[in-house]
Amino acid sequence: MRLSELSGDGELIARVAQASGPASWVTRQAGRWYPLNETLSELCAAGVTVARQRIADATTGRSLDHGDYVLLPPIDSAQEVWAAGVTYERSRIARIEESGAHDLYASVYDSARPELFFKASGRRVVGAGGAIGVRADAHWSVPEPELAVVFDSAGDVLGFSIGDDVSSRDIEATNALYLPQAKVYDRSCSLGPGIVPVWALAEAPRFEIELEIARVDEVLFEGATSTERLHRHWLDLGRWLRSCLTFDDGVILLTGTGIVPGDDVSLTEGDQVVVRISGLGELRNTVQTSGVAVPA
Ligand code: DO4
Ligand code: MG
Repeated sequence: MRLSELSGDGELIARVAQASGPASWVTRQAGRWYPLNETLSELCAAGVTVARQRIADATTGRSLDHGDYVLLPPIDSAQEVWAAGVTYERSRIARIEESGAHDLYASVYDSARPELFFKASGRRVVGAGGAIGVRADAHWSVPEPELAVVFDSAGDVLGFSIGDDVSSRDIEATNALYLPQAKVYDRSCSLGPGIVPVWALAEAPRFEIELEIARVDEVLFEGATSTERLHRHWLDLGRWLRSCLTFDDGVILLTGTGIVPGDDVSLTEGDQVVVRISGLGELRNTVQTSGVAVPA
């Protein structure tokens, strides 16, 4: 996707590149783009207060002629994406139904300690307009539209983005110990289009989340939820994630899905997936197959 195709003019941080040039970071203020001297990792290492000042400083310079830039996933290669699971009642119900493992999912939903899992390293993340993947050996794959929270190295929120925790429901349902295979494979994590800094939003933001899946120009599924239904606050999830694990370059946390399509919906090659989150824009991806199935 080209940077010029991105709608809106509000404050945003984005990762971009020209032709086959190196990636760099830019910021948008009142519809104009400005180059940043720091990467997201460096901004997260410096902390949200310094990051805010550096981004403000960047907008006093010359704006960018952004016509020939393409948009990249808003994450540096050394950063990590983690994810929380079973954080909405809808997800709790869906996991119990698909697996029959009532105690497992009911207890993690009610426990103080959340379910947290590693999702992707930065270099594996797909951005807006890119192709997300469904495993070649899965029969039931779904997008999981999730609020993505960017934490700095001290655990303070630097901003928010849109995430898709694409998952193989049948693989997790077969055995919960298969969770890493259901969750971590090529193109299973999408993020974008950019990062809206925390200071550009209301003090205690509430986000409306929408999912649309289309197949050959027909809408196959539409659903919506709100972070008001999130059973655990993202600050609490962040505290658990960082309790015994340091993130010197910051970390991006997907906060779980509250939208689960019906059992008859499974992604297939060519489908179009759109996730919209109020104040953050939309993340649009096509679907392709990842890998090959191992003969049984
Ligand atoms: O336990 C499985 C993970 C569920 C998940 O990813 C979610 O609720 O979003
Ligand atoms: Mg999820």
